[in-house]
Amino acid sequence: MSTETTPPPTPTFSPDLAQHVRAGLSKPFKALSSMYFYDDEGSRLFQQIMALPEYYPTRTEFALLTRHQAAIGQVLRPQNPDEHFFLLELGAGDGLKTKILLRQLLESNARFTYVPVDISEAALDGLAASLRAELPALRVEPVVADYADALRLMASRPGRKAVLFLGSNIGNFFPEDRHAFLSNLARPLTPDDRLLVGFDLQKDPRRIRAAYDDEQGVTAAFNFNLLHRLNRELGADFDLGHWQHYTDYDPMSGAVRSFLVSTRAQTVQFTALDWQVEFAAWEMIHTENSYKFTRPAITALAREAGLHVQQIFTDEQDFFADVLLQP
Ligand code: AVJ
Repeated sequence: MSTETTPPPTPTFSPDLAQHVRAGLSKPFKALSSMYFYDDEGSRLFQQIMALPEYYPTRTEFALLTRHQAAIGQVLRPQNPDEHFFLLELGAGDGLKTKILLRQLLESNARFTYVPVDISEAALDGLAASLRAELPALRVEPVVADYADALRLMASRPGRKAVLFLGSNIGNFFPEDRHAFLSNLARPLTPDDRLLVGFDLQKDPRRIRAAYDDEQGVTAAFNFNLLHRLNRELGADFDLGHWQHYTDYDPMSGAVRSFLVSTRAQTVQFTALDWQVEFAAWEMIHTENSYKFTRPAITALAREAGLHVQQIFTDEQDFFADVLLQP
């Protein structure tokens, strides 16, 4: 066999990513959006995170959905069983948790089309394949899109909708953006539509912190993948030997914040952008927020977005809440 190594792929230059990186790394406190974690490799790493012992949110929400599947199925589908609806899921990922609801809805003979939306095509392909095998009767129309496109898609689809935004993906937004996002999500909804949003609840701060700083270092690898991605796609030369993963939980704001820490003064070149950026020793890049919520905060957020809390479903330990919101 040939021992030749394949040349590195020519950077597939995404103007959005390039613009984001230039702006984010020019800020006084450098920052990149966690949205860019989810290339195919990042989506794979996130699947590993979901299986970690420390990462409680996924298995907790899974247990919650299992426990309340009948009640949730009932509130999501129209009263008239003959009426078709779209079950839209934003950030569907591997859809593992959602399968509980999909099964429940199919068993109750609901007429619906499942529209999983995600920015990772690989994740959606995997989901579609597993659904074909496990739930062949299900109608599925996957859409590769980010949240902004997903909102436009939603607004343009006539017909009844039940929208799922699970997994505490809402925790990634800064408070201002969260409000804007939920308002935009709420705007096209009619009183016949449904919206189920997953919120990770505030709890023992050590448990929260541990979920983002696991023993095996998978979360660190997930964070580092952002730099690998910039190396791959923008021809950057981040040397991962001089970066650390750092994360902390601030109970006053409810935010877990994740950072990449430059362990020495260094200059990083972006060949594809003909640009370079300097990092001082111990300077950081903020890469993610994962906000944790209280019930009063959820109620206030809903109200400000023109929604109200219809029902709150939680797990036995009260770690996580799937909240039914209505206009
Ligand atoms: C997919 C946004 C819900 O914030 O908990 C997990 C992503 N980041 N570990 C989260 C994540 C680090 C996750 N969400």
